Amino acid sequence: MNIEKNQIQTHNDSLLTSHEHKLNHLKNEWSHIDIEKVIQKLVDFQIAIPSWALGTGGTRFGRFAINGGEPRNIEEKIEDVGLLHALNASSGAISLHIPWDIPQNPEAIKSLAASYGLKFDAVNSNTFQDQPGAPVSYKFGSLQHVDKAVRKQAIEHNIEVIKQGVALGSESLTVWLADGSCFPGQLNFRQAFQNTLSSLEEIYAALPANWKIFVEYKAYEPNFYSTTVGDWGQSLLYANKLGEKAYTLVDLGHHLPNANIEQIVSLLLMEGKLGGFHFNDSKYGDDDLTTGSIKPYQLFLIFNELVEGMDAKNMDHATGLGWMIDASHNVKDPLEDLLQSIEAIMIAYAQALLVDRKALTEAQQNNDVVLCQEILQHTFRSDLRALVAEARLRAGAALSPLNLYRSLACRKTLIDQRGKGNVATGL
Ligand code: LRH
Ligand code: MN
Repeated sequence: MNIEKNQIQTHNDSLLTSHEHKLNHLKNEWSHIDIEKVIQKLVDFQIAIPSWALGTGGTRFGRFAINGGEPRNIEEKIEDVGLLHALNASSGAISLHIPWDIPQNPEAIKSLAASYGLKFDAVNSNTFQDQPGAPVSYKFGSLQHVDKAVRKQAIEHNIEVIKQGVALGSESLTVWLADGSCFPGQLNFRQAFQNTLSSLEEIYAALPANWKIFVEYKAYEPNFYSTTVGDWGQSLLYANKLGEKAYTLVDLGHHLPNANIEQIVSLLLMEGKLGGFHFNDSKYGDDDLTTGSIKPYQLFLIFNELVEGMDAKNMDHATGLGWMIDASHNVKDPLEDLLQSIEAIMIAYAQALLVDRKALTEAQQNNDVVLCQEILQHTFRSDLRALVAEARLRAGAALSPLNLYRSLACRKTLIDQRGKGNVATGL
């Protein structure tokens, strides 16, 4: 479904007066800040949409389909990400999961994506599910497996995924391993680590010169006693042993309860080993909920560390790290859920850009704990939505993407075009 420029123009015209009122108020309140520079950073900031999160997700207890219009193939998934990008101009990339979304004709897929202004971010391998007809099983792991034949199959799959990524113009591979154990005694942890490392070394050796490999860690699920890449320390161990093209990937839902993720982010950035993010939110486990829907303050604190740490290393905010969403939509329209996630990420980034760093550093040096909190929360409590909206307006997108998505009855149009019954590949 395409959204015409004039539809966006009409929408923006109807909201312009109130928008400009809010924006001028903000400009007055933040007159001591170069607001133009902040707005440009927001325009430049692009978040990759996961190809596996464009349909309805579910749990082992069930899946309640939205009332239709789910993408039936990779072309329609690119069309849906194109729709999001037309609405907010902040979704300029798609992250493919293989084999859930294999590009049969990479050149055609690449130009289709380009026609929507989209690039291909990290490609994701999948050695956590057995494919039909596969000679060996990943039941007891993949890169860690005690059987060399299983490790070989998993290594070859990752190398194949790199090849498909190269054909699409992607420059990074994300490896998330379900590998681990469910019971004490089931696994020799050291052997599992060394098998995984030597397997990753073979995959690393197949990386093109300009590529990165992201080692994604996760505390538990689907294994419930140990996970072979179980936390940031283990992921960093692999990344350091693999080499300069290897980085860690932080999925916000992959931590044990109450983990201080902003501190982890600060240290991985300091070490130059933070590769990117899978943004989502959670209250308990890997709930894959809408970003910023449960812990918006944590999301702000993470971006606060990102801006501070990236500026300390003169890293370009837009291109220095992999910015990706990883979510599953059990009760919301997938596209509305993704629009909300992107809005939350952009607001957290805007808030972090407006933190008075000089005052904060001074207060920290004076151990003025109260003032430190006041400086952070002053920005967190400021309504910066008009800044994010202004960035969209300047980029030719909608002042209120979700409202326009609904007022144009996008879901109904997708249902009319695609029908009701289809289940999109992915989670
Ligand atoms: C694992 C994970 C990983 C993906 C999968 C879809 O929980 O976060 O990033 O491969 O979700
Ligand atoms: Mn993830």
